[in-house]
Amino acid sequence: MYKLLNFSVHGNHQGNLVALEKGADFPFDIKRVYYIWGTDKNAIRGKHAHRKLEQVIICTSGSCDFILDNGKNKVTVHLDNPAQGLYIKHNIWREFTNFSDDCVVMVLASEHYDETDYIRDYEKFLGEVE
Ligand code: T46
Repeated sequence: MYKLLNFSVHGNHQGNLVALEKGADFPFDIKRVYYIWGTDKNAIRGKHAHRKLEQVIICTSGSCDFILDNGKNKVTVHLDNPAQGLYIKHNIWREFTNFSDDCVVMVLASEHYDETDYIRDYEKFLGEVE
């Protein structure tokens, strides 16, 4: 349903750096990057699936929980490590919540933004993944 990618960290007494390069670290070519912050702790974002889009989600600061659902099983993944990426393919219903005050979520996406790629109705999602 998902994969956790562990990135190489270049760290020294001055701090840490992660570099993500096309080909070397990614299961797809990155076409879009967006980030989310300032979210209320109990807000529930997402509530949709994608027909085609693949994404790698990185909590670059703080923490949050992703609840993933393939129509049969549900799993909760806690993200709190900027050196880890949550890789989600298409046809996975996702919700994310439990945001720490300092949470920043950065997402690397395989496609440009396309509202027609979204399935925002859960029953419709179940029908499409059956
Ligand atoms: C996902 C999770 C992790 C754009 O105009 N361009 C964009 O690239 C994106 C992602 C969103 N938007 C607009 C569409 C909405 O008016 O920004 C607004 C908020 O988007 P949305 O409600 O879809 O945001 P989230 O946080 O529920 O979900 C987003 C992604 O849409 C989604 O693909 O997996 O982050």
